[in-house]
Amino acid sequence: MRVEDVKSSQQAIDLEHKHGAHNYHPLPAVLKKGEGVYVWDVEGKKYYDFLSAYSAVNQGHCHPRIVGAMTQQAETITLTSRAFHNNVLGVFEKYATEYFNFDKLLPMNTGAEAVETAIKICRKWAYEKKGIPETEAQIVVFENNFHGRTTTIISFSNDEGARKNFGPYTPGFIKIAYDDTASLEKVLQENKNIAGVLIEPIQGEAGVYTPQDSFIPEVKKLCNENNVLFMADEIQTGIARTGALLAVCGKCDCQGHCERQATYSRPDLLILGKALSGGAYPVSAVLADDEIMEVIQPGQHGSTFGGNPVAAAVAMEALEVVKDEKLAQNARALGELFREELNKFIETSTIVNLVRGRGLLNAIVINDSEDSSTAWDICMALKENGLLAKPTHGNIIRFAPPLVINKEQLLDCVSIIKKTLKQFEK
Ligand code: IF1
Repeated sequence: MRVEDVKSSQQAIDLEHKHGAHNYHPLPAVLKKGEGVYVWDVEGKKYYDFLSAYSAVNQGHCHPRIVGAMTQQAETITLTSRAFHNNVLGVFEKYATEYFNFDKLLPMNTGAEAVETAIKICRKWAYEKKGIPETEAQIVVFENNFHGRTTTIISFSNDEGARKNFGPYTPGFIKIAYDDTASLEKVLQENKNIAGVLIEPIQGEAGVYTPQDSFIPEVKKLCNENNVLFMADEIQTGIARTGALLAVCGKCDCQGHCERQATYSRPDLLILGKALSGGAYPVSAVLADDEIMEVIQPGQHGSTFGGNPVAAAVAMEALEVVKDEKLAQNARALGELFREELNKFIETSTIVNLVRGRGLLNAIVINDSEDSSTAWDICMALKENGLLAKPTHGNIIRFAPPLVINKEQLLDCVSIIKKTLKQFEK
């Protein structure tokens, strides 16, 4: 069978169902083409993409510059492994470390791998630099976190679906309440073996749960005071999504120079993935300064594909596009417009309780019980009306279009969303 033989969406869905593991429950949209903010299904229906592959496609689908960089590199050399050097990796590392203002970068592929990498660096730093007794290091994490799907990462998840029957679990994590500085203060006081704090600046999977503006700076401050590494998982929030280059920049309007802003909560370990490649290729990375990154020496960590020349070429172009097209500013301006428009709607709505988020990472909370199918039904209706979005836990719908969306398109989407929600008013 060939891909050309797939003539209908139903046929594609049936194939996946029969031959693939059932580890997802996707909306029944079978996409075959993407360009900018648009995707098309097998039948040729056109949609606005309001998920952006969970914020990986910030630069828009099939960005010609990113695709160009990828194909050009793919035709030259794709993989060397790190047993040898390649002529692209160092150029990318120089570019990305200057872009984000860190001394060094460690390249991986998926987000979960980058989180694992940060955990490993953090623990090693704790034993070799901070002097925590071996195997005793603890990492503080937060309730309702989402950092990926490896056995260690799901060990500190509190999503039963992600966790149950995958034990035994990795020890060494202390879970506390999010957006609650007092809990962090308490745990840092009580436990002298804390090596780091791993945090999402906005909790994506928890329903775009956006903390108070003071929370992240306070976490950073407490980490500093206690000689604990501040590890920011910006896999979903980073790279212009929230209207700043990084969500830890707060609401500043800089382009890769956030360190100049007083509000910047500079991480000790910055974790990036997703949009680092514009969704063209799996590329992730951890950035840190020398005194931290130097704890990793030859043979102690790595990956066959990490830092491959295609990944390096793609990521460099993807970051350049973010700057050239001023995607952080666009996300910021259009995000404000989006929330403003939806807030107007909510004033008289019985079906939506609230809209929250920052930049173009937003969500609406549906006025129905957490286990009802209303959010799913609304997403199905949005699909009919030409917009793809995905429900998340507890009757929440996430809205995260590619950041290349323009004002006219955004207002068009707002009217699709309003029109659809009206069908569900009680
Ligand atoms: C899935 C959510 C998003 C992430 C943060 C690490 C990772 C992710 C903050 C791991 C990945 C994804 C993966 C995807 C669903 C998804 C997701 F709904 F679960 F929460 F985006 F909102 N840190 N997030 O958000 O990165 O290894 O996947 O490259 O189906 O698991 P990865």
